[in-house]
Formats: sequence, C-alpha cells, structure tokens
Amino acid sequence: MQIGQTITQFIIEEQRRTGGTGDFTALLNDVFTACKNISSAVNKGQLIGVLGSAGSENVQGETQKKLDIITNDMMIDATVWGGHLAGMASEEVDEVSPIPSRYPKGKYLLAFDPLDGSSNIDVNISVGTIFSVLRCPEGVSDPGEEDFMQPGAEQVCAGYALYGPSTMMVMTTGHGTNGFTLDQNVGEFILTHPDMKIPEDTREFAINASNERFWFPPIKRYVDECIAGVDGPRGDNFNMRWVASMVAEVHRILVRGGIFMYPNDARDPGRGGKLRLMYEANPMSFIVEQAGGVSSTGTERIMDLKPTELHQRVPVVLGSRNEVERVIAYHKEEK
Ligand code: P6P
Repeated sequence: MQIGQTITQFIIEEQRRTGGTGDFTALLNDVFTACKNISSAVNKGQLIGVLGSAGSENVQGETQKKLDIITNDMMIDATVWGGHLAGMASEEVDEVSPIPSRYPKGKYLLAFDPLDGSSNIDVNISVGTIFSVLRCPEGVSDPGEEDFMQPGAEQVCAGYALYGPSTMMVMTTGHGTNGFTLDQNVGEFILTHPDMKIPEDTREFAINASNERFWFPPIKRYVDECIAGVDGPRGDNFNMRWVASMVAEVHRILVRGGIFMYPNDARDPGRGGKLRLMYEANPMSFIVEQAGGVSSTGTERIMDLKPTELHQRVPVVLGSRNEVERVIAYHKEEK
C-alpha cells in the first residue's frame, strides 16, 4: 500500500526537473533528518529532562533553554559531515560555524533558528525550526559573516518544521510551497499539503498587543481599524491570534490566511523590531511569497533587503496579500 509521496521522493523528482547534481537534495535530506531528531527530543520533553533554562544567554541576550542548545547541536551534527556545506549560521551562535577540516566542504550556506518560539517549550505550546539555504560565493572555502550577507531573494531553499499536534515540514525551493506531515511510525515526511496558497483576504490579525503604546501610527491605525469591527472603517469584524511562536503563526496563515506583524516600535527604533532577518524573516518571506502572500518591513520587500549583520533584526508584516498591501499603503500615507 502506497504511504503517499515522501519528501525525499518529492525533492529528488524536483532535482530531476531542475537538473540538480544531487548535492542540494542530499543537504536537504540531512536537514530533514535533523528536524526529525529535534521532533523526537521536543516530543519527549521532560521525560528526558530537556525542559527548562540552560542558565546561559545567546547573542540576542535571550535566556537559552536547554532545548535551544540541544537542538542547535542536533542541526549541526546532522549537517556538518555531509560535504554539502561551506559554513553555518545559527541564532544560538555568535559567529559563523565553520566546517571542521576533517569533513569535506560543499557549495551551500545554512542559516537556521533551531528552536523558534522556545519560550513556549516549557508550557507545551508549538515551537519550530526555521532554515534558509544560500549558495556560498564562488571561490570561497572558509565563508565569513560577509558571505552570508545576501538578500533573501538569493535563497535556494527555505523551510520550517512545526512541532505541534503533528510534526510538519513546510518548504520551498522557488517552485511553490509544499507541506509534509511526519508519519512517526515510518519516520518519513509525507506530502499532505501540496502547493499551499495563502487566501488573499483575511479577517484575522496576529500582533503582540501588549506593545500597543509603542507602535508607530501606520500599525496603530491598521490594528485600531480591525478592532473597530463592523461599525468601524473596515465594516467587518476581525479576530486576533498571538501564539508567540512565529512558525505556528506563519503556518496558520498558510493554511487559512491572516496577517502577522512584528513591527519596529518606539522602544528602540534603531533595533528594527525583534525578528532576525537571516534565519527568521527571510526564510519565512520566501515561503510566504511562494504561497502567493506578501512579506514586507512595511516599507520594503523583505527579500530585497541587503543584510549588514548576521543577527540583524527587521520589522515584519507578512501574510494575506490584500491586508499586507493595506498596511504598506498606510506606511506610504504616513510619509
Ligand atoms: P514576543 C519567539 O521568541 C519569536 O522570535 C517569534 O517566534 C515570535 O513570533 C516572537 O518572538 C514573539 O515575541 O515579544 O511576543 O514574546
């Protein structure tokens, strides 16, 4: 009995269509293996004593959970040896992670957030892994931070694993966005959500409303109009969600539409919001755009931005086309 198309079959068939060498396919398979290992650790939780704080901080100044460090090591251990990477960048590691000389090097760069939303892990709310694949610049064998400074439009692959009621892998290589569900009994990701498309309209917005007093006018105007409901300028009622796990928010938007906002605000205008460009905003933008959505800072297409720092932050407004374009219009009117 056919168990459904596996993710391995899917990417090999894509390789045949695009004439790949198999190097890229093998790299993706290593990333999928890492996410299956992470799913197993996240699923066991306190049974194997991995919940709670690690008692350390990452480069972001955020308290690291034990699982932040464990999952970071899992991603590195699964991908460092294969000979497909020239270097890696992780939310949890200050510098670029080189490939040790004992392993062959490859032609790709991997940027990842090993456990996004990890503040939720101790309260058993969905978390995820986000990854982005770039080409290593020609002739570079020991990539530094400057070699990762490529606009999101240069990504050759982006994806996330969502560790929720089921574990899912959602990815794009630039030919649409496809979703796969992990069959825990078989240990394979099976194609369950082919060619995902974000509805152009929505009546559901996601933002951390506790920051309202810091928002700049365009965001405040948009959210106030949503909350004003059917008697307000939008003439319709809206719903709000905030999971504090970007992977869960983006997945919901891919499945049923919505708009997600983590804007810049008055607390620290120079910081550019909270989300990181290289391994959160860019991969999620690639996935969203390939599903027919829009991803913007409010004033610029996120995938057009030229990065300047490995861990730089960027404002994010993404999701259903017509709502994101409305927020962009409000920013233009503000100028
Ligand atoms: P806040 C998780 O820490 C994260 O990076 C995203 O996954 C999430 O959308 C956001 O931060 C939540 O931020 O300020 O609401 O805790």
